[in-house]
Amino acid sequence: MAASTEMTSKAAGLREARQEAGRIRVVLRDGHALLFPAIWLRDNCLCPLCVSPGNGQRLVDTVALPERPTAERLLAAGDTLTIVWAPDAHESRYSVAWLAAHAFDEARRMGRHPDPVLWGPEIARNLPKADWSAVESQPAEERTLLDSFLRYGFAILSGVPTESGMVTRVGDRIGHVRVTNYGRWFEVKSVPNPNNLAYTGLGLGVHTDNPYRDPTPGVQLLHCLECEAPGGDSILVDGFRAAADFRNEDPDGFALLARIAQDYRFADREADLRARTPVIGTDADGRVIGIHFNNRSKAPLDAPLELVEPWYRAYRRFATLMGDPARALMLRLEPGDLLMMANQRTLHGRTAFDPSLGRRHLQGCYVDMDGVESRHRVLERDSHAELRVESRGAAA
Ligand code: OGA
Ligand code: NM2
Ligand code: ZN
Ligand code: ZN
Repeated sequence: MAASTEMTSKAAGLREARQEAGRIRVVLRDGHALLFPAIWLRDNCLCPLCVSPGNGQRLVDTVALPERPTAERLLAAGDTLTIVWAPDAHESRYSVAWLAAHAFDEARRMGRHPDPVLWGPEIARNLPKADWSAVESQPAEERTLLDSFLRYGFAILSGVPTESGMVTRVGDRIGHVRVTNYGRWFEVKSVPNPNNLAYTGLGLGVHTDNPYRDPTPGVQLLHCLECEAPGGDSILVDGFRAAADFRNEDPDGFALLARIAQDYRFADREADLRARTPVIGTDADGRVIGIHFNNRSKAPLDAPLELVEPWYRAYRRFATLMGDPARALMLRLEPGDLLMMANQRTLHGRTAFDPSLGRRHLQGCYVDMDGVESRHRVLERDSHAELRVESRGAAA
């Protein structure tokens, strides 16, 4: 069959496929057309010569492919698109489900990265919360916990035994603890001559931890062991909501904070950490992906002179928005509570406390976000596999 000929199928899924100017147009049975560059289809061939069946890793080398692959034959039949490529007659097959899941139209692209669910203090009525013993013993509970954690950017575990180091048990369960200059975990309590203001009774404005580290930790856990001192309540703010509101209110200010890098620094006797990153992190599609906001660790701004004053105006507005008590979720951690936060989204702080009036002791650690996302996907995958087995059992 000539590559330019239209081919139709009455069966489910695909109606036709057609080659046009280096692209393949696939028309679904419902009339929807999806357009795929031929080079992309060839590069993403799923056959066992191109993808190792054992581990799913790619064998095909992108640059070894022809620059403009052409289909010698196209067949849209049932749920499968088959392409035989010129000149080597390599055969690729794509299911309609796979094609739809990877389609390039704007709506589908956006759908693959759903907007985060933004929250304000009203979330207090329905806190993402779980009990540690349930999470530890039941994968479904752990999956639900990670689901809400990833959706809202924080969650609270209760009933975590108040034993030293438990915070890393939780960290290694949901991901991998990241060792830093503060250790595998750190003690948050008031001490003489602290190297960090966190280790005093001072109130802390909402912040991202360790913006002076590259990469900045994705997740922070704080486990409350003791909290007798009055004060020391936790403050949480959805940094993604603050950034979205800021973008509406002051698009130019938003653009400045997203474009100009801010230097952050932490130094003590053993460390001299520095990183340079915009206060508002965005991806190539303009979505907000990370907030780096920490007044205590800001180093002098190093930016083109004419942008310094405009940057300060923008920063002042954004910081004011971020510090607005109307956005703050106030919590009081009790012994056994463990707060998990997406460190680059949910900013945290605390009110001041007086260490002479009672003890306050938290332990904290950092975890990489990719490990938590991976754990969540694995739990989802396993639960789907279980459902499949169950329905097969029911059908039998
Ligand atoms: C920290 C911190 C909060 C608290 O240690 O980074 O923000 O409640 N602590 O002490
Ligand atoms: N501590 C608690 O990022 C920061 O400097 C906040 C971090 C010292 C590990 C405090
Ligand atoms: Zn192949
Ligand atoms: Zn902190």
